[in-house]
Amino acid sequence: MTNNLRQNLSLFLILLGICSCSQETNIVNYDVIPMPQEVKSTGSGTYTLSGQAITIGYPEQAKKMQQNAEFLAEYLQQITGTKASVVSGEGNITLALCGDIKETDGYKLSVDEHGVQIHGASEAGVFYGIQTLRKSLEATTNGEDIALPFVEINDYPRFSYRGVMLDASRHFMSVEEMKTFIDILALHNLNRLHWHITDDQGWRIEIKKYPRLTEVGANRRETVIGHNSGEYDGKPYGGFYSQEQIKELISYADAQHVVIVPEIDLPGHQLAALASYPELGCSGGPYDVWCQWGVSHDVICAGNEKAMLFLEDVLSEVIELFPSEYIHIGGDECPKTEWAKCPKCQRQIRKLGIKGDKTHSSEEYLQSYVISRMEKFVQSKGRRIIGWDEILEGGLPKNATVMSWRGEAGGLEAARLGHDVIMTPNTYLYFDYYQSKDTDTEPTAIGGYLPLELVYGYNPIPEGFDQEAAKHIVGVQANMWREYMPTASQVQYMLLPRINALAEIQWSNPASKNYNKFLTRVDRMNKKYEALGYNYATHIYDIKRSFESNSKDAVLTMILDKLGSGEIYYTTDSTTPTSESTLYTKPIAINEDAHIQAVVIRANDEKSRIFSETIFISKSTGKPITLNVEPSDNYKYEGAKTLNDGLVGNGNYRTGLWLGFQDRNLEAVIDLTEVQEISKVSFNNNIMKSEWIVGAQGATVRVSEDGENYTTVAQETYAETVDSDKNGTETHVITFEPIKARFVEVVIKSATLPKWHPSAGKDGFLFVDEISVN
Ligand code: TNX
Repeated sequence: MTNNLRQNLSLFLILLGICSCSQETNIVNYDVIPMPQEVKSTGSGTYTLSGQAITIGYPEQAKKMQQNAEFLAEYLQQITGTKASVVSGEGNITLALCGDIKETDGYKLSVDEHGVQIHGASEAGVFYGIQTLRKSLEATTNGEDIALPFVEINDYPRFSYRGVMLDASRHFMSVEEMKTFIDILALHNLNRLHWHITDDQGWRIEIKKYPRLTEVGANRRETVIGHNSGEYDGKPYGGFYSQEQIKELISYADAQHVVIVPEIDLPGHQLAALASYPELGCSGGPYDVWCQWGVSHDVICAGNEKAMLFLEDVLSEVIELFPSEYIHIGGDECPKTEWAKCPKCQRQIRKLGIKGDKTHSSEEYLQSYVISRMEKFVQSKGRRIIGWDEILEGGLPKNATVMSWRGEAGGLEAARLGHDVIMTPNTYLYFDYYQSKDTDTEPTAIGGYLPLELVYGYNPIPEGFDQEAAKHIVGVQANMWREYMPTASQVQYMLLPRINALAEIQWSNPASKNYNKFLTRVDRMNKKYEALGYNYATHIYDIKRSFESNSKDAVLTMILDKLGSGEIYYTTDSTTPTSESTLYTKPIAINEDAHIQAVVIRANDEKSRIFSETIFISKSTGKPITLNVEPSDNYKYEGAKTLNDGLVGNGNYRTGLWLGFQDRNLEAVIDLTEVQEISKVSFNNNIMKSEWIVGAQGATVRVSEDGENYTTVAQETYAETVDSDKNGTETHVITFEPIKARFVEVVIKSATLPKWHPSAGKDGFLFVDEISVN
């Protein structure tokens, strides 16, 4: 069904609703996020709730259920403008616990002539039923009646751990802002807030035994501007949570069935602690709370017993404070350079009898010692550790839960080894990455590219994955690293609406995934955000572009699409599109270089963001292309055709327009489909030195008329990337004597990392886009 048709139909249904009963009715739609497991219509009737006189019943003496009822009353007030009354016993809406519901945190929401019943397997289950009811209702003006169609919803979550990680160190949020953040998690049925509360750039939790952690460690002198530009803003930055404030937040979250999982990141990412107590580091300092981003070489000294006791003391207070079963101890990104030089660490290595081997250095095993020691300590207090996937290196007890962030493979492997795993791959769930390709019009982000659709497509348990191992995948989480999210409002912008995709991955049945239907649900959630005053990103209302495959009449045929109502207007002459421009009625045929700009204009002259794309046409654009060697994992995107689709990648190597190759060359063959004269091949490299992406070592072009006998027409060697080279795009143009050819083979050689590079000698990445032949 087209969007227009759907809208007309829903308008018709609304009118029908209004006509069929005497009072005004608002819109009820059980199509919510996360999509419930089962929604069954149980007849054509409706039950009417009067905004003026709604009662919510809960079982007598049940405090948690009363709390649930009060939340519902508050939500109904937001929706209807009138506060419902909460009563013990039965109401128009009755909440109850029900032993028949077997799924953990499941619920059943039924509407019939007697009213609305929300029965849960647990108080949390009832709470999720309440969220579903709340999300089914659209706002009314004061006093309208609400006609709920008869229904039975049987629902339960797919994963038991449904989290978001919030980094409180790089930037801070007030207690009030934290509460709103928790409200947002609850609205989407999430139940874990992983709170990354210490890092190099700020220690943000009061520890009574070590007051300098917050006196010194909570404050940095200033903050770097942009991506470690070398320039600083000159403004002192600080903040921390007192233990009293933390208790307040824990109980605020608990009321909404959200557990706060604290993280003390150790033994790396500890510069704020070292600045407070320099004797805990290998060199003894002095150290400063870091004013820039990245991974610091200064870490906790693993050869100093006092430093180990410090970590245990901190964990003791954390465990005392947070009731969470899980205590996160970090374990990520701990450089071993200081340990390798430090006499105390080396003595400890000898004392423990640690020996390096082919897989790990002795310093890496020393990290394993620290993690295992902390694991035992946390275990002795009756809790369990979680750590980032690096904790697996060097061996670990089975009861440690692994949080897999470096892609998916590590997490899946940990599950096979029998560890519980929480999947939070940066390839899908790093919400600090850009959500639009058009990064110039976005607030600065760390990089990357994770649009809503890509997030929605993630399945934490790949098809065919071992069933026993799959049981160990207990949860899914998105991460809000906050180097580039200074404010709470910006955090909301990066989270909303991607949290909808996250919530469905965590909760719903993957077999019923459908992105277009999902978008109509997101549209409804956006209205909720609007009403609640949340800052959300609006990319779903922008133009969506695709290309028609196998078009006969043009080199490329561009299709423009949009969500919901409105018309698309476009220009090809670089002027800004308006309602006076060409109305889009059919796909656009492109046969020469073109700059297409388009806009959706909706009711009340509301305009989408402007879509703008430049297409470059060469003899090879859109022609059949094959790759002899696959690109590296994570950088395959849509494969070979990315290389000659007419679109030229920008400085962001993760937009899907660049293909990445590590430890292999690019070998492409383009079929020009007929023999023609050619004399030039060009291509671009993307360079991002800190991420191991360097320029090509060289390139070879071979051509053929029949696809069997090839002639080499060019062979080039390129200068190595040097430290002072700029990051970004580098163009190579290869020219040769005009020759007749149909098949063009291009080999682009990847390089190892040069001597000046911190990881010299390792295989570098080669990123290539847009090979054009002329
Ligand atoms: C890696 S993910 C980190 C963080 C950064 C993040 C930025 C992880 C365990 N460590 O320290 O903030 O990348 O995306």
